[in-house]
Amino acid sequence: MITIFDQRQLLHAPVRELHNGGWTAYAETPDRAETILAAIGPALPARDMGVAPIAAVHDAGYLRFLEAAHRDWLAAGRDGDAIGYAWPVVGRRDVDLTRIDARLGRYSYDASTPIAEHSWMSAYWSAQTALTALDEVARGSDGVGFALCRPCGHHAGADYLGGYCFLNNAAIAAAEARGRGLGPVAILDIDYHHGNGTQDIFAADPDMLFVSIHADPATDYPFYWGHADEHGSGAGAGTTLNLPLPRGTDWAAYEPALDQALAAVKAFDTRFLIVSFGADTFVDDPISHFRLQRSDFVRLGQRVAALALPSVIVMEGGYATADLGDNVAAFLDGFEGGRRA
Ligand code: OKP
Ligand code: ZN
Repeated sequence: MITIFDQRQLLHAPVRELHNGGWTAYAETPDRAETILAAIGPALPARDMGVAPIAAVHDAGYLRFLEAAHRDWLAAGRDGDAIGYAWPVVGRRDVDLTRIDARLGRYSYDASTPIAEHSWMSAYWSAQTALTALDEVARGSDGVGFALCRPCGHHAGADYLGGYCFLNNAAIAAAEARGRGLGPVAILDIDYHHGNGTQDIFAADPDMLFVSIHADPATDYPFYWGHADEHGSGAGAGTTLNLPLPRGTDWAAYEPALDQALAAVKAFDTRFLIVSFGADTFVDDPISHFRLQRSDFVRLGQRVAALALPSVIVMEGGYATADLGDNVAAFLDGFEGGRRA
């Protein structure tokens, strides 16, 4: 398995997030990536494949906003991390406002994702990490690539940030794989949280399958996406599959949903797989409520690898930092074993 990582992904370091009515320390820390790297060994650096594959997924105005947001925040006389406080939820007009607070609202959907000085730099290289892993697999250097992405991506939509995510690394890699003629492409999202950004990006797209196993949004973030009755829209109806599970889910309860997800990937005639992998399904994750054990991550990797598809595994969440490296290594070891089985 080829592994990609870029040191510039460590620069993004917001201080705090709004959580349960107060400020708490930002959970998506740079040492998450460092602990994974320490557990899995050396990685190739990302190559710069430019902004075009990012712009193929994200709105041009959003990218201009994101690149400039922290500078605009400082120019408005603020310090620290940029964060919005007014979200134009219903029927927002497409007006091109200049005030940073208006732009933060326009291009985000929550208060858990501050923009720090280097956020654009880290998000850009996180996307390049996914693209480089895709490029390596496409060139045939290995059948599987692990993109050690950070910040994560699956909550970011075409024109919005949120949930610690800025650029949707998995969607960018999926679109690039399709563009290179490697499809049909399926995205299997096995982070604890529903990948609302990925779902939105491909909801109306008939030849991109999005399948997600996640905590029931009736009880868990992101609440307004990921319910079982969301199947895709327009021409994409039927190419979205949501498998929400209750808090407390252990391997015995998780595996039937996994069976269903894998069956959907097979039924789609998938030729290329993107896995949005979050280790926040772990029993001791501090912000999540499933009960997978480290040994379950081995099984999970084996089961996904048994699809025997060329794959890019894109890192998403996982916040039990002391266990994170070993959990990711367990998943990747299982994946390697499952390919050979
Ligand atoms: C990102 B990923 C809890 C409130 C929710 C956002 C969670 C984003 C998770 N502090 N904060 O899917 O792991
Ligand atoms: Zn998550």
